[in-house]
Amino acid sequence: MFRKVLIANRGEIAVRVIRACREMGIQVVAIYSDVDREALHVRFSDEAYHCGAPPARESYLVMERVLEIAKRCGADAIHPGYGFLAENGDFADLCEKEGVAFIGPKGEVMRRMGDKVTARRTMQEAGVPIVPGTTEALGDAEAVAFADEIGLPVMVKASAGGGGKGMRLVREREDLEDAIARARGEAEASFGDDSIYVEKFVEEPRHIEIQVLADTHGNTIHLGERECSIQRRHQKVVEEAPGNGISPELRERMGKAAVAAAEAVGYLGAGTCEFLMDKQGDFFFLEMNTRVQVEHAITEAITGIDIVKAMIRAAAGEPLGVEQEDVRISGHAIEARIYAEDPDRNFVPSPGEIVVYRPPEGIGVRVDSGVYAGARVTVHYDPMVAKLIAWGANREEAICRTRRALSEFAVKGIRTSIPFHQRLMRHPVFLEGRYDTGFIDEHMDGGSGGDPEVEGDELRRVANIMATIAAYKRDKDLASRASAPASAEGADPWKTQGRRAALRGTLR
Ligand code: MV4
Repeated sequence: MFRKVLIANRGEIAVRVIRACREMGIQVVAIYSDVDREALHVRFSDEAYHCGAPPARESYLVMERVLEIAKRCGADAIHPGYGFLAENGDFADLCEKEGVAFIGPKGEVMRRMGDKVTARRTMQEAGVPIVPGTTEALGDAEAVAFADEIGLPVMVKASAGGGGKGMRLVREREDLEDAIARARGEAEASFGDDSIYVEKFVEEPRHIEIQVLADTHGNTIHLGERECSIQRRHQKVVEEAPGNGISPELRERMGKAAVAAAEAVGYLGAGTCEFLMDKQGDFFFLEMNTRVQVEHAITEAITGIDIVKAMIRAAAGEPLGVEQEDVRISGHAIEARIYAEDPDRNFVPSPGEIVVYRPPEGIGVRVDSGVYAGARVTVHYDPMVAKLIAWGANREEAICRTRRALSEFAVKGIRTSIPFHQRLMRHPVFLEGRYDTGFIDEHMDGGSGGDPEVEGDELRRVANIMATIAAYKRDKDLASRASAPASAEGADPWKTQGRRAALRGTLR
């Protein structure tokens, strides 16, 4: 096993990896930019080294510097977390070349999955269903001809893209040529690679992804799916596991496809296969993420498997020690991503000093974060300040627990997306679990302001759902909470003067 690991990241994921290392008896080295000198990941580390100026390209993204620090302090491995250098195949190669283990798959595997056209071809050869479309980069005329052949609507995508960048939907024939030119221009400008391909557009898709783990001993397993359809501008907002309406049979088919995908490229460690699912329940490979993901914790909650430890062990050459038959899914987990953004002002960033930070506690609740009271949120990095993960014996309990935990979550000094999550956790369409990737745009005013709009038939449906939940709570002896006024859960539990005084009074 590794003796010392450098964590080439910051924020909650750096803290998450530090926790895994601590539990494994591995020494932890942190790196920090100018604005992260006092960050939580630095405080939790055994050793910490400065890596540069606040902009990531001048610190956390400087490959040679990060590797130099690892060598100088005698780290035998680097954990990249997510973002930054996590999916940079050249960095993985550089680490290996310099004798520092990279905790993740081979650089060549990352490049293969990073190029979407190559990934699609690889998956097709492995027998994994892909969205109907091309498996070669196309010239303009070929792209037009292909779109005419499969028929509109189509999506024109950048081969070097992913996560929604350099992507164009074409519904009208007259828009086709222009969309191809624009997609190509965007691809060149963003990635320095103007390769594009064409896919049939999947209407109202859901985003379902499968977690995989692989070791160097020929074991590749999956840990079931996560549903990530609640997104805003290609940024995930809420994830849940298991996915809504995913039967054990479907899970097994998707799981087998994901394992086949991983085996086809000789995968190592933790990875995720993203699938689009259409209205018929047919699923298509979209892309593979070759890193630990933000939402890995909900899979940990329902399987009891520590994914970060598993990837560290795999990188050290140890066997997974878990077989597919050992993987049991228990209950339901929901993750709410808490961003330093103002949901009432179109999610504008809300940097600043966190004055009060009091995360929820109690049964079934996990909070992963990289902040504390007194810490500053800057504009230089991802605005996610915390992840709230609630586990329940079933989906209803997980939702009620998420609401309860949100009601306890006190963050002052910056605006956060907590109020948005409180609205979401009461939305009838969410409660019903019948949503797709269009949910926030269609039902929550694009994410900004407003209570869920409810009319006619929908109103009756809501009443039914709320009654079901109320009945469930009564059954579970939670009647007193269920009948509490709705405003109590939305109230500010911690911070207002009056309430604080009242609390003091009560305690005395
Ligand atoms: C699609 C699609 C429909 N049809 N491809 C968006 C992010 C990128 N990873 C792929 N994306 C999509 N690709 C075809 N052929 C719809 C989306 C899409 C989407 C996918 C997953 C989660 C949220 C999304 C929001 C809008 C569009």
